[in-house]
Amino acid sequence: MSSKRNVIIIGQSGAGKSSLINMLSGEEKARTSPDTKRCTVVEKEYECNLGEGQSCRVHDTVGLEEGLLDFLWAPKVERQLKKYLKEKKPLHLLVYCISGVGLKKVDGRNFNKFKSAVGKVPVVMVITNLENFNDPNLENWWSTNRVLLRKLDIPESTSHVCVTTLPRAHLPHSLYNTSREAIRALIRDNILTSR
Ligand SMILES: Nc1nc2c(ncn2[C@@H]2O[C@H](COP(=O)(O)OP(=O)(O)OP(=O)(O)O)[C@@H](O)[C@H]2O)c(=O)[nH]1
Ligand SMILES: [Mg+2]
Repeated sequence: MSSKRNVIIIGQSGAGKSSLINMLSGEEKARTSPDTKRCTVVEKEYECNLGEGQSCRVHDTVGLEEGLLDFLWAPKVERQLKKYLKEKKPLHLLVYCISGVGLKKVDGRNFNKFKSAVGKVPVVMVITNLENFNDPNLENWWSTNRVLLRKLDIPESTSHVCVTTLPRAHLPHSLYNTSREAIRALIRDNILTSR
């Protein structure tokens, strides 16, 4: 598969977008931060390895709505992001990154807003922050939260993976590898190959 495939990652600030890129690329290429302030303030693209001899271009973006202190900035970020999505044509996949801890109404609103914005481009979800989930099979997070997802208007049929995107040094080897492989497979399986 050509590395010219464009994959854009969006999601709330702190959801783990830049960490996801580092996990995919196997290096700490994208800056991450535990601060409550936005870390990524400008879009940036990275060549990422999808395994199985495939690669793609993954775009890191500025975090969506941050919360009460950020209400003036949110519309500006949204406009900037929509413009970026239009410019990066052809777009082959939109990845909505979301923390599995403390899902909010705004997460569902943003998911549906950007799903509409990209039209026929596939949209998938990566649920992060699940290293302490009370079931060793992180995938069970999805069925456990079925009712909440429905309330947020996120279809149960949405292609997704439930993972942790913490850096390699902070995770048991197997958990890091399982999460990375799950994300790679999600992208490989859903990326548009017809354009
Ligand atoms: N516990 C936990 N922490 C995570 C996870 N993924 C990322 N983090 C941490 O959360 C913080 C924010 O991660 P980033 O990757 O910078 O988040 P971001 O979405 O790029 O944030 P912005 O650039 O501000 O939009 C960092 O300290 C990460 O190490 C995860 O799955 N679990
Ligand atoms: Mg970031």
